[in-house]
Amino acid sequence: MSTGLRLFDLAGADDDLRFSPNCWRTRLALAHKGLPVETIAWRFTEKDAIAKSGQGKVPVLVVGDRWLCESWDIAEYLEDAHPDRPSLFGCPQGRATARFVNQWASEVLHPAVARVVVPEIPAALHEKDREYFRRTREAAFGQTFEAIAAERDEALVALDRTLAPLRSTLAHQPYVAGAAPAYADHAVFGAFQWARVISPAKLTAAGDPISSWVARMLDAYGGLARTAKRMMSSLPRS
Ligand SMILES: N[C@@H](CCC(=O)N[C@@H](CS)C(=O)NCC(=O)O)C(=O)O
Repeated sequence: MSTGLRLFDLAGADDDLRFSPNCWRTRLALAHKGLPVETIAWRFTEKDAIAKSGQGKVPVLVVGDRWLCESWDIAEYLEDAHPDRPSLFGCPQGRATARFVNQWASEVLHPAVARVVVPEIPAALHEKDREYFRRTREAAFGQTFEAIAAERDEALVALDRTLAPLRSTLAHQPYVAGAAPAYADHAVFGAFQWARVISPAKLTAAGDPISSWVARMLDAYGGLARTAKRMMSSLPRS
């Protein structure tokens, strides 16, 4: 089935290396809705290609003549445009709670994962993106990549603390959204897929309820996330 949907999706030097946590949210939401999409490899400095969205970040989903951005807004659009397909939120309360989960992931989890993986990203990037990425991220962190990399052990300890509420939740239920995956899972899992694609770092240990959930999310939607290309293709696949 062709839906004519096109998604601008962040890529490394290799077109197939897709590592954006926010784009993964959208790809999983589209898979959940059973909507095929053509993904377009996009680089940080290709702002012109997505100018019609009125901003400079991905995901950008093109639906006919509409250029949608912001992963949360795209999820709401998909839910409202396709009410007949599997729901991303379940009910109005589910939508509101998923928004909180989404914001926790964006505002707390992403920065904690970034401190672990960001110094590894330049090696994966297209040459034309490297200077832009270093300049903008070092300004955001107020530290050089070398200084961030030197604090990696502390960053892993801080991340582990950040993951505590996710861990205790997943000790009681298989998915963040309950018995089956939904957008609350997509919103959080994007960060784990980001790290998995770009870095050899292990964010959680075997036996951790989060590790079991990550494995279930990798297998969901026909193994969409598990089969994604990784930077370290020689790593044992988790
Ligand atoms: N709040 C936005 C964040 C989007 C975002 O930060 N995207 C990154 C890739 S993960 C990006 O395109 N950055 C472009 C840049 O920094 O120039 C969302 O949820 O979609």
